[in-house]
Amino acid sequence: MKKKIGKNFLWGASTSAYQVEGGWNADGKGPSVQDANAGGFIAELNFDGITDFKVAADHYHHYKEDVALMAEMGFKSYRFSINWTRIFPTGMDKKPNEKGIDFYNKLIDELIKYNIEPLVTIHHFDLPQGLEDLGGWNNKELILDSYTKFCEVLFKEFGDRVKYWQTINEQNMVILFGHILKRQKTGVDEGTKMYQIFHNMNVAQALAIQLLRKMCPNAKIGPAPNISYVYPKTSKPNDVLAADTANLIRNWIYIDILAKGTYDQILLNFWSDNGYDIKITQEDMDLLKSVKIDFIAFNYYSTMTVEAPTSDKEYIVGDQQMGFNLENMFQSATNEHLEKTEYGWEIDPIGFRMTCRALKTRYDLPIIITENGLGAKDVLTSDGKIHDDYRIEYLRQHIKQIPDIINDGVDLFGYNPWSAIDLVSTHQGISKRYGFIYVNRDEKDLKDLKRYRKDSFYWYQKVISTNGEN
Ligand code: BGP
Repeated sequence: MKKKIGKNFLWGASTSAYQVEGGWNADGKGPSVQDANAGGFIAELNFDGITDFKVAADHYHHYKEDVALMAEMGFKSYRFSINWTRIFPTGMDKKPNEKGIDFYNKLIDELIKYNIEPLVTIHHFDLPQGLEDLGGWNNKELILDSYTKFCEVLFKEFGDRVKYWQTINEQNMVILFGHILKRQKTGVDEGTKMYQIFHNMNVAQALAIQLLRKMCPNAKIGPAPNISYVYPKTSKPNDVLAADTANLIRNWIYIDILAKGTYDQILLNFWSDNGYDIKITQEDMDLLKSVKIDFIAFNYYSTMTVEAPTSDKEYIVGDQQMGFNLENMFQSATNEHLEKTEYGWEIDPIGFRMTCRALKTRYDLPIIITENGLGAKDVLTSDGKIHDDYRIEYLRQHIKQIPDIINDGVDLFGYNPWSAIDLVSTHQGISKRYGFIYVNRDEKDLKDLKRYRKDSFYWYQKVISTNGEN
C-alpha cells in the first residue's frame, strides 16, 4: 500500500532572527557581524546598497501578530533562530542578557499557545561582532567556549518547551562562500582558514549534541545544511565523476562528520593537494566519533549541475544557489532542462525527491525541510492584495513530491518553506520576498510595516488543512 503523509507531519515555515526581527539594538542586544556589515551573510564579502537589518520586518515588536497569522494558516511548526547577541551582546559576557531570554520565552510561549512546535536554529549567520573581532570561528578555543555557553543557556531556558534543535544554519554555504566565492572575487585563497573554520564548527556542533544529551535527554538535534543534489551534465564518465566529487564537497562532508564521525578520504586529499593545513586533534576526532545527530534538517532550493573541468572556463561568481567551480575537480554548468526564477535559481522539484532519496541512502536518518521557496518582487495592489501565483506554483510542485518521497521510504517528518513572512534577503534586500505574509516596506522606506495576506497565504492554509493536497 502507498505510504501517506502522517497526521503529525510538521507543516510550517521558516525565518532567521537577523533577517526578520529588526530591533537591532533593543533591550541590550549587541552588534552581530550582520549589523556591522549591514548586508550579506559573510561579513567580509560586503554586499552594498541593500536594506540593512536594523528594522527588517520588525518581528521583534510584531511577534504576537505574526504568530497569530501563522496560527491562522494552520502552522504545526515554526522554524526560527535565536539571535546570539540578544543573549550574549558581545558573545563573551559573564551573564546572559535577561531581556533577550525574555523575548524568546514570550515567542515560544506564544507558539505553544497555538500548538505550533518551535524548531529552533541555534546559529544562523549572525555571529557576535565581539567574537568576530577576535577571530570568530577561526579562534577555536574562544568559539568553542562561547558557542557551548550560548547552547547551555538556550537548553536551560527553553529546553522544557523546545524538542527540535538545529546546530548551525548552512555551514556549507558559509564555508563555500568564504572560500571559493571569496577567492573568485579577491584572488586570495583562504582554504586553510575556511576549512579550519569548518572543522571548528564541527567540534562546536559535537559539543552541542553532547550537552543536549545531558541537559535535555528527550530533545532532538541535527545540522541544517543547504543541500542541492549534484547532477552530471552528461553521462560521460568524467562528468559523472565530477558530479560525485561535487556532491561530496558541496553536500555530504557537512553531514558525514556528524552522522558518521569521519572526514572522507577525498576531502583529505583535496586539503593536502592544495596545501591546506587543518589542525585536527585526536581529542576532536574522538569527540566527533562519540556523538550522533538525530535527524537532518536541510534547506533545498535547487539542484546543481556540473561537468568535468576544462582549463578554458571562467569561475562563476554566484550566490548560494548558483554553481561554482573547483579547479581539477568540477565546473558548474547550466541545466538546460530547468526553468529559472527571476533571480536565476533553477527550479527542480524532481531534484527535491532525488535529494531526499540520496540522503536516505547515505544516512538513513529522519529528515525535515527547513527551507524551500521562491524569491520574487511581489506587488501590493491598491486593494491590499498580493497575487503571487508564481510562488504558489513553485511550492505546489515541490509539495506534490512529498507523498512520493515518503513512499520512497524516506522518513520525512516536516516541511517548513522559506519564509513565514517577508524578511530581508541575505544579500538582495527586502525587495526579494519569500513570505506568505507581505510586510509593507521597501529598501529604504519603512512605510507602515503593515502585514497583508498574500494569495499564497490562503493557498498554504488549504494545503495544511488537507494535509498536503494542493
Ligand atoms: C538560505 C539562507 C536563508 C535565506 C535563503 C534565501 O541560504 O539560509 O537565510 O535568506 O537562503 O536566500 P536569499 O535571501 O539570498 O534569497
